[in-house]
Order: sequence, then C-alpha cells, then structure tokens
Amino acid sequence: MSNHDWHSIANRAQSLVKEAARLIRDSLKEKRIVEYKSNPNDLVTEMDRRIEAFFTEEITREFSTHLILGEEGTGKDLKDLNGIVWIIDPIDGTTNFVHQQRHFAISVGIYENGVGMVGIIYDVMADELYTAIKGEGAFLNGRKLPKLKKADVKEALIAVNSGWIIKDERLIPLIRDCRGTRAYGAAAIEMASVAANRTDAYISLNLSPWDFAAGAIIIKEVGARVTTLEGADLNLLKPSTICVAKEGLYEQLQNHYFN
Ligand code: 2AM
Ligand code: CA
Repeated sequence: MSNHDWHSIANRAQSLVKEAARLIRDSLKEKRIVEYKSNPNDLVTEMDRRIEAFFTEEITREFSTHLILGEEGTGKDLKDLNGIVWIIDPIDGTTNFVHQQRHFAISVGIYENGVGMVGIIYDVMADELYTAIKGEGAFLNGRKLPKLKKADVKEALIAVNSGWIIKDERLIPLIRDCRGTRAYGAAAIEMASVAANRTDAYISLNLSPWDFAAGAIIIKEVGARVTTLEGADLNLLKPSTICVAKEGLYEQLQNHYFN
C-alpha cells in the first residue's frame, strides 16, 4: 500500500457522504426541480449538481492535490488517473430519487494511479453504508461482510434492467436459466447488493465510471468478480458494459453466455 493514510482519507470521505446525505434528505421536503439531459429518461435535478459542488468544495479545500471526476461535469477533461482521483456520483439512481424518493445512493470511489483504494456507497433512505479499503474487506454499517461463496446460474438471482434484454439477445438464455431477476434502478445499490449477498450477479450494458467506481472496489473485497460483459478490465475513464458476479457464476456467464 502507498504511504497515504487511507484510513483517515476513508473516514473523511465517509463523513462527507453522510453530510451530503443529510442535505439530500432535507431537500425531500422541498419541491424538486427536474430537468433532462440528452433525453426524457436521463434526468438531473438541482440536488445532483448541489451535492457534486459540495464534494468538490470540501475535497479541494482539504486535499488540495487530489483530483475529482463527477457525473455532473467535474473533471470532465481528465485524461488519465495519475495521482489520487475521487470518482463521484452525487446521486446514483436519479430516476428513483425523482419518482420514489428512495432507492438512490451516493457513490464515491477513490483511486491512486488507477488502483481502487477506498469505496463508499450509501443507500441514503435505507441508511445502509457500504465501505471498503483495499485489502481490508468490505463493511455494511460497520459490520464486516463475509467473503462470498461460489454460485451457480440455476440458483442465481441476477440484477438486470429489462431494457437491456431488448438490446442484447445474449441475455435471453441467461434469464431463462437463472432463478430470477431483479432491477433496483441504481447501479451502485445493485453492486452493493451483490456484495451483501442479496443477489448473485449484476449486469448492465452501459454504465459510466462514477456508477461503478466505488462498487468495483467493494466487490473485489468480498471475493467476487467485476469486468466488462466480455471479461475485460474496467476502464475508469470511459463508459462501459459491466458484469459483476460471484465466483463460479462469473465463469459461467463468461464462457456460456457472453463469449
Ligand atoms: P444515474 O441515476 O446516476 O444516472 C439505472 O439503471 C442505473 O444506470 C442508474 O445507476 C443510472 O445512474 C445508470 N445509468 C448510466 N447511464 C445511464 C443512462 N444513459 N440512462 C439512464 N441511466 C443510466
Ligand atoms: Ca447520478
């Protein structure tokens, strides 16, 4: 491990996430201002931007050498992952935030020279905080998550958004073979749910680095796998497909369904 104090960085990041969550919860009493970005399914609210600005201000003040990449535009010109980079989704699951006022998360992954060091996912309304430091395991509200056991497709609960089934026919036999599917609508929560042994795999055809940066760190700490759909390493600077799965199931997905 590098010579940075990752425990103190993780503690500070965790406090910022809790503070941001308070701001979001308070905002639920007010009317939400919703706009859409590229199309009517791609929502953004004033809170997405306010929370990202909150993180940017606090991180810049306390860790002046650290860089930030955020969904709402911070660091959009970042060309590489040299140094320490915080990859932030201020609200993951904005559609849930707007429609349901729950099932959304704050996602923060901290990378050093491209290596995931600290992962934090906070399911704000469920008050479930997932944390991990590289090599030290993953925790849910301070309790260590057990290493995941192997899984088999026939007994697997697989998280996948139904829209992707229309786009990629490789998903059809998989959905036929597995025990069932789920869709929570927030990538960070879906990754955390595999880590917490609530589902066995999560598949998406299009995620951005802020959607999976924290989840990838947490998933590795519980002994599960995370790559692109075809098995390549994730690129933290580009949108990507994603295949998260327990051992055993991961190899089945790769060998029998996606390759
Ligand atoms: P977001 O809410 O932060 O945008 C929805 O299935 C999940 O996929 C959410 O985690 C959502 O993140 C993410 N996602 C990534 N790209 C998306 C897109 N182009 N449209 C909708 N959701 C997207
Ligand atoms: Ca978001």
